[in-house]
Amino acid sequence: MYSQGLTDAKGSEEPQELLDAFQKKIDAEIKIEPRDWMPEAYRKTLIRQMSQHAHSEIVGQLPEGNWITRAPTLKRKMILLAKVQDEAGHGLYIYSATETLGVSREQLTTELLTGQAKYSSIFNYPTTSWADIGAIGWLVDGAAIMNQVPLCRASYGPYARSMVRICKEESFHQRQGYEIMTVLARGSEAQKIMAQKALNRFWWPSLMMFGPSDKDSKHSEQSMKWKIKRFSNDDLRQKFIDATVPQAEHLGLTIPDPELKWNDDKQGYDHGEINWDEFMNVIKGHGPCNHQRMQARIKAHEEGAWVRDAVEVYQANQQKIKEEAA
Ligand code: BYC
Repeated sequence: MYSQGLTDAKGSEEPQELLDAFQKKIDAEIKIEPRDWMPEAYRKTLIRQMSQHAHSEIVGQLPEGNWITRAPTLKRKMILLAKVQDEAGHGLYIYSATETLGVSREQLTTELLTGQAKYSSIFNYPTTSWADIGAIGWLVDGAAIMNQVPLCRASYGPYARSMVRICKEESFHQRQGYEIMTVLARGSEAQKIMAQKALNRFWWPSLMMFGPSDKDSKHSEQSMKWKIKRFSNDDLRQKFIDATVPQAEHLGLTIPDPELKWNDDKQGYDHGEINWDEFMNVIKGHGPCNHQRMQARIKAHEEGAWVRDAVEVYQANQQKIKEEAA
């Protein structure tokens, strides 16, 4: 018996028995490992999501890297440097995990640099003040944790395991961002205004990080069935709002949404309409910094060519030495 819906890379149908056994494993919470059989569509979905995630970590270094030379104190500079390095590390773990699905890092990088692969919309917004670094840590890393803690239980073993360490580091990042905001919100009037403006700039783009509303999310249903995603986009967005509003109140800052209101029945906040036109515009490449971000990554890639060449020559030499010794 063969499935009607799923076809493999060569366009041939996949045996229903294998598909059923695969889904049974997923339902029983048994992790899928690189050598296990998996439907081609599962493999492709994972490559898409994981590589977008890895690209986001890499491009995500840029808005924060912008402030390393201008951090207000040496201590702040050291912390920010460490955070940006952590993001590079996250990208590398996830690229490595993605490679276990039979795709090369080179191919993934080419897809990013040629605009075929997406990365998170949030990193196409500029960081115009030091408070933006606080807002990113608090809101962007906060949203990332909300999305990624459930991914520690994703069905694909290498992805789930990479998320465990990433989430620990993201939670530290979130706290450093909130601490920056706390200092500013309790500082001079000018600092408080700077913190409020950063919240105004990053609130709505942070909500967009969770992706389109459930009715417009084309991948959610299948990804949730495969436990690649554990919660829907809207559910995670709601959890994030409910967790973040009291944090803003504690800071004495105002969430820039006049329609934000506690709803006793649902035990959560109702919120205003997200500007989905803006979201679509950004993911299509027309956000405020898309061009700048891509140019920076292309330049870094080109300038790093000598390192890749050197690694290849070194590996070839090591191999030769090994062969001669054998
Ligand atoms: N930005 O069917 P949907 C971080 C795309 S790293 C851009 O709901 P899915 C951090 C989506 O790809 C943050 N594109 O998709 C790093 C799809 O397009 P394609 C990244 C988006 O995959 C450094 C289309 O819209 N986190 O936090 O089921 C410093 C339809 O959407 C976005 C991850 O990647 C977006 N915001 O759900 C600090 C986590 N949203 O591929 C922080 C893992 C949607 O069909 N990823 N799209 O062309 C996920 O959980 C899911 O991929 C998403 C989207 C929730 C993001």
